[in-house]
Amino acid sequence: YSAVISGVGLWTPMHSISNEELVASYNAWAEKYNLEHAQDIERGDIEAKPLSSAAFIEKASGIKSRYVYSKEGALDIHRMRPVLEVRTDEQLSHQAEMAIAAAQKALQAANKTAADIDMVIVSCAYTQRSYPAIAIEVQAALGIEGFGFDMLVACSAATFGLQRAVDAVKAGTAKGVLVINPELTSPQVNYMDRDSHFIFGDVATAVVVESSETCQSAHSFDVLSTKCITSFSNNIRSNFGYTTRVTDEDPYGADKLFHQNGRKVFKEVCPMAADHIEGHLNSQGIQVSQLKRWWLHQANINMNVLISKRLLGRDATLEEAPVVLDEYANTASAGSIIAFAKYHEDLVAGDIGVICSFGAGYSIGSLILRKR
Ligand code: CO8
Repeated sequence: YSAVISGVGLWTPMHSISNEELVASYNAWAEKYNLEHAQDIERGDIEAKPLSSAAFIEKASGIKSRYVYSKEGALDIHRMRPVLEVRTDEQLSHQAEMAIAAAQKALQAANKTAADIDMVIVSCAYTQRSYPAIAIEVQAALGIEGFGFDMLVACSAATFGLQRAVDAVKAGTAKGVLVINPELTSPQVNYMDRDSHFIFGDVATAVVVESSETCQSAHSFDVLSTKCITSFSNNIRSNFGYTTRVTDEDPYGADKLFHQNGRKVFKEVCPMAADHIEGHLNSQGIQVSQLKRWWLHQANINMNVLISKRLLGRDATLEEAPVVLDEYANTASAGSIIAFAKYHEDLVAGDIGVICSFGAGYSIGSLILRKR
């Protein structure tokens, strides 16, 4: 069998936070903190909290705004984290709700129903519980027969999940696969950390992968090849985990939230991602110059400019390498899929594009696609 991507769905939360709103809240919190700790700061026992700036954020990252699943709480200087209502075991979980909204759009785009799917992969940076898998909850809610499982690969969860789906379809293990990325990142954002409070947003994306023989979609892509690679790094890390309860650490400590050495990540990941894309294309006998579209991971505009420039010898145009991070910020694994969802229908048969993610792990994943 050969595998195709036959549908993609994008679910965008209704709430958004602009850089200006975010910075106003952080700065008010920081000023309050500095006032309350004035004596300790003066004695040199603790450091004053530095102020954030919307101009810095846009220049350093390209991010102007981010969507959030819940706007309540994150901007409240007495809380600095979003509020999520508790749901009973009988209610749909927050992440399943996001996942289902994106999955239904992907099914519609692929011209498929639940009966055409027999494998559900929920693949993202975090799941809100360990078990039962969110994927199995989604499977039940959509009435899908077969099996489902969750997988976590931080920023490369979507591409790694797609590789599993492509392999399953090629092997005949599955006839139709839903790969869903409900990226509920905001609960893990440290809104009290100037260096990272602006980076992430919430979103859900979903992709249908099936055999070329069953595909009935108006916009489908042959998956020519997939390639995943990992290389251990502590430069992007969250120590949140189920053992925190018994290690007697502070469960709310800053190391339990997303933190990174952003400059090192930038320096190390850009060449890795560029080499990965070039090597993957060349292994399929494709030149970089043949690429019509780059659906790149959306972490930082300067990273994407650098990667495409290194490979093309010039800046990629916005048509070649579309940007969504200005509006969505970094949405962990979903970024490259948002770009794909918004910018694929104009391609014509034979056009080649690459989806590529890069981030924590480090992990890099790419799929080479050809419009059918
Ligand atoms: N406002 C004003 N000034 C600031 C701010 C701010 N908000 N933040 C930092 N500064 C200051 C710094 O303190 C520094 O000051 P000084 O020079 O005096 O030390 C100066 O500005 C420059 O700081 P940086 O060197 O940190 O700034 P950069 O230009 O490098 O930009 C970035 C920082 C934007 C973080 C940049 O380094 C970057 O984007 N790097 C790549 C990061 C990346 O891609 N990370 C991937 C993470 S995502 C991932 O892998 C998924 C994880 C799972 C999801 C998690 C969900 C929560």
